[in-house]
Amino acid sequence: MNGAESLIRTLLASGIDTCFANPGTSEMHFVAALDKVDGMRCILGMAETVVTGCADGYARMSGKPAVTLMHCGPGLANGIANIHNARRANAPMVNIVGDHATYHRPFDAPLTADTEGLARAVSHWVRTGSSSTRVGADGAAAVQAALTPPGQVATLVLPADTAWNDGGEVGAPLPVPARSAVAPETLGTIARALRSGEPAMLVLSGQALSAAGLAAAWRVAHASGAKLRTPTQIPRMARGRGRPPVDRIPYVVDNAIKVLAGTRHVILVGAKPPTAFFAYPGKPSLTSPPDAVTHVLARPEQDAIAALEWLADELGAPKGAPLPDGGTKPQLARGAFEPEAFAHTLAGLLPENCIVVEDAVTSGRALFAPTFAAAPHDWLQITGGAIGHGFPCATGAAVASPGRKVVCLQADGAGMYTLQALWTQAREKLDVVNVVFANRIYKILHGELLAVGAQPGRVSNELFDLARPTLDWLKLADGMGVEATRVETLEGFADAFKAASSRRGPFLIEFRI
Ligand SMILES: Cc1ncc(C[n+]2csc(CCOP(=O)(O)OP(=O)(O)O)c2C)c(N)n1
Repeated sequence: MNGAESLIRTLLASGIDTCFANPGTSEMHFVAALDKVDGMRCILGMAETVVTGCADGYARMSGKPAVTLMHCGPGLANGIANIHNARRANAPMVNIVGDHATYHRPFDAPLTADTEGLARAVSHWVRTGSSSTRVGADGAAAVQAALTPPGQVATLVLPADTAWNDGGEVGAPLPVPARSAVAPETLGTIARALRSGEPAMLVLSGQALSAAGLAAAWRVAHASGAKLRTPTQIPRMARGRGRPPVDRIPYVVDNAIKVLAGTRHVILVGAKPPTAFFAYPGKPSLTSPPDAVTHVLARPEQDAIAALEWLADELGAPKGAPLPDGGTKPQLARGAFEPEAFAHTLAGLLPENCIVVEDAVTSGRALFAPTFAAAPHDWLQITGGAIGHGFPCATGAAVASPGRKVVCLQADGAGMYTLQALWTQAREKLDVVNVVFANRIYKILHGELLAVGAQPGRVSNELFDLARPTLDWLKLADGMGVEATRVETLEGFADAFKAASSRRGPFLIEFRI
């Protein structure tokens, strides 16, 4: 058995059965070994940032890593933006990056690069394979690193000769550490802060946004009067009717400051301290009040659900703290696109148990609150601000979740970064309804220009304009094998969305706004 085969057998033995790939010459033995060994589903992404974005969506939905296959330093470099988003989501990921054979490296052939250096920039764990007999064990260590709570990025650089040489040995699966428990002193301190009656806010992310985490947090809020919020970007959240309606901290700094104003205790549950996305002249970096005390109830790798449940019991919260009345079924709106009206319309249309993937930028700002009244669903967002996440993340989420409809809400400028993912959706017959918000402009950047104190001018108008020439999403989708339609009104959208939801396979709705 060669090294490549031992690595694939190791990955399968460790429970990894999905590979998003874009290979080259140095990965040929890995590819050939995939032909010899049954059990690994291999999916081609036609750009490495599609490959890594797919792996992110897959991991967020399945809770386990996919393996990615990329080609040398430049291939990895192409994939880094969506590895960054995955890292910010604490999504487990195993990257295999093929590289020159060990003895070929000193000759500085064209694709020679600092592959390990590039990997280090975005990975929690990096190793370069040293021999075919070791790569099986290296693979098992990579999976262990990826699954270490809260979920990590592990990158194994695989020199071609460590793949093709004989002597491969299958690595035994390695144990994965459990989430650590929150210390009793920490729980006690936070229980006292919550009992003090001083204004408190729990900021929830990671595990705390699962159905169980949210239910426990809701009980804590019910018993203590503390407010609940999520960070501006969430990796995955259980939402919709019957789930606690926890809103986000807004993106715009002044609005975030308003939401946090008066808070005396900021209690982090798997979340980082509330921070502005960017620095703006004259505005603070942290959006909580300067005199607030920040407590860490649970770090991302700790057992946040157990900590919240303990707190809820300690505060005497009833087991089923009542949820607010969800009100009537959301009404479908009519007329031109307007963010609030769109959000209510979408809330009325989302299929039961669907997965929403959102990279909608300004068109998505109003989506969150109205969709609490939608049918139960999971919501995934771009977590690292590196746009071009929606199409691939939705693609990977669909691979991980057969039988569930995926709804991808994608801004047009961001969508152009990774539109090749549509081709993968068509090829794999994935059940994704893609909605593209075609405003033909980098709208957010007009606001950012003013927010940093600069003035619009000819160059900025030109650089933020996507209308010359106009992107035609029907042709783009058609060229990649995805059926599409264009709508210009909310009622047109509702009809198109209903039709798209009731059929199987990928579909794209271009919403001209
Ligand atoms: C990888 C990456 N490159 C560039 C940016 C900077 N950036 C932020 S938003 C944006 C444009 C977004 O435009 P669009 O997706 O059309 O959304 P809209 O603002 O129109 O809603 C750009 C280029 C980024 N966030 N990430």
